[in-house]
Amino acid sequence: MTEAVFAETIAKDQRVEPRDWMPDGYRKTMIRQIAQHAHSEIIGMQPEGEWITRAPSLRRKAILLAKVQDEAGHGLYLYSAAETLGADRGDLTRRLIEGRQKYSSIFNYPTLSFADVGVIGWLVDGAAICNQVPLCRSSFGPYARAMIRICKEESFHQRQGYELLMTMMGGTQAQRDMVQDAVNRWWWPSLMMFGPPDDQSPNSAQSMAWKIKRHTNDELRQRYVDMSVPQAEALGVTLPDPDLSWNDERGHWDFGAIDWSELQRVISGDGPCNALRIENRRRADSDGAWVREAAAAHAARHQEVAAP
Ligand code: FAQ
Repeated sequence: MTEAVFAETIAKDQRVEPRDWMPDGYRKTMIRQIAQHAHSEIIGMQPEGEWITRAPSLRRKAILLAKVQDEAGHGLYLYSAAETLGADRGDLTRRLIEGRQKYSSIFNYPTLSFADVGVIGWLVDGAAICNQVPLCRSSFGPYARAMIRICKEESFHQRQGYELLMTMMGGTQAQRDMVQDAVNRWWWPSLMMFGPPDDQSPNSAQSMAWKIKRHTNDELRQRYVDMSVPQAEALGVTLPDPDLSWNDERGHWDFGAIDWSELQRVISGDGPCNALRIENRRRADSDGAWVREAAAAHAARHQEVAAP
């Protein structure tokens, strides 16, 4: 496959497959995005994972366990997709724990009450779905196919969060206050998940041209706000933005200015929980070293025995 065939594949909206010829920049961009996405899923297990032992009922515990396990599955699925491009999973993990590769800013915020579990499901998984449904049509085949399954599971994640919040909103005033407090803390960071504004997004233009991304960061952010406002109303919570107002002319909700300096701070390692998240990941990696060594020794032994 040559450059012309690659260009034709993109133009015809077909999928680029791992063995096809692709520009180095395309390969690099795909590895970067898939790795960051995989890291986000794995690091993203921590904020909610902290509540598994403190879930208020067996039912809530079973749901939360299933959700966090799904996130691990998404991470593994995505690391495999990155491997089809020649990346090495061990190397990607090293880059993560050495701070050389990013993961989503959202997972650097603390979970202070069980309402945070519901709000992560509603808002964070809601933002993830909004961002990832168009990625099901992303030009790189293994990534696009991974997104189909991942989005189905994210949709269960979002529903469990919303259902938990509905239950809490029907409870005591203290429970309703917990939900509102969690919404106040997670709303703005969830808007930042979509990335910097379009005029400050260095990767968007090329990723759109290659049809890796199908919409810009700002387009998806707007879609997310439009989707979330009626959900907040149905839930009976207030989104912490006095500038939220329906704009008849645009046919969209207007919203207030986002503090982009906060996103920059969190991405560059200075969020409330960055150090803790990475430290936990580093410890998990070193604690698991013996398992990887044993598995590799077992595989080598198997090969020896199988060899004539
Ligand atoms: N946090 O030029 P752009 C989940 C980086 S959902 C950290 O706009 P791009 C599910 C960006 O990577 C969360 N870094 O970049 C779940 C780039 O870095 P560079 C994960 C951010 O790639 C739910 C630089 O800034 N989802 O895990 C962020 O075109 C609940 C410049 O930005 C995905 O990864 C940020 N918020 O657009 C799990 C989706 N925003 O160049 C557990 C796939 C930007 O220095 C519980 N990814 N950056 O390497 C994407 O759609 C895109 O990569 C964007 C960024 C939209 C995130």
